[in-house]
Amino acid sequence: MDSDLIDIHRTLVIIKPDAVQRGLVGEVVRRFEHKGLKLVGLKLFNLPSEKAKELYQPHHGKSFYNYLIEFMTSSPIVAICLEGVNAIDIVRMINGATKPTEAQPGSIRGDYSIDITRNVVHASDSVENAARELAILFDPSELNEYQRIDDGILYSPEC
Ligand code: FUP
Repeated sequence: MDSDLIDIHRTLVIIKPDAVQRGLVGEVVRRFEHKGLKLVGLKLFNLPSEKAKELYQPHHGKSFYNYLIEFMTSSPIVAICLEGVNAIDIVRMINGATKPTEAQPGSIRGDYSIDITRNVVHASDSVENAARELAILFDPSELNEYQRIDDGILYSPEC
C-alpha cells in the first residue's frame, strides 16, 4: 500500500476464469463503476500461458504457482484497467483479503468466493506492480483517455 492521499492511479483488475464462468462479470464491474472508478480498458480473452507466467513471476517457485497458472489459463478472463484517486488501494479493499477466512462480507471475495485460488478477482498491489502488470496485459492503444460525466461531482475541486 503505497499511494499518497490524492494520487490518481491506474490499476489492473482481472476477473478470473471462475467468475467469468459463474456470470459475475457484470456484478464485479458494477461495484467498481459505482464506486467512481473509471473504466480505461476492458477486454475478454484467454490468457496465454507466457503472459500468466510473466504476471505471476513474483510467485514463481511457490507451492501454488503451477496450479495458479493452470487455472488462470483454463478459460477466458476479463482484464480491466481502472483509474481513480488512490485506485490501487481502493480496488484491493473492494476485492477483499486473499484468504477466504479473512475476506470481509461486503467485499467481492467475501461475498462471492470460498477458495484461495478461485477467488474471483486479481488486482495490482502497488504503483510499480500496476505499471508492470498493465504493460503485460494491455497495449497502450487499448487504454482510453476520456472524462466521466460525474467526475465533477465525485471529487472535490482540489482533486
Ligand atoms: P492477492 O494479491 O490478494 O491476489 O494475493 P497474492 O498476491 O498473495 O496471491 C496471488 C495469487 O495466488 C492469488 F490469486 C491467490 C493465489 N494463492 C494461492 O492460490 N494459494 C496461496 O496459498 C496463496 C495465493
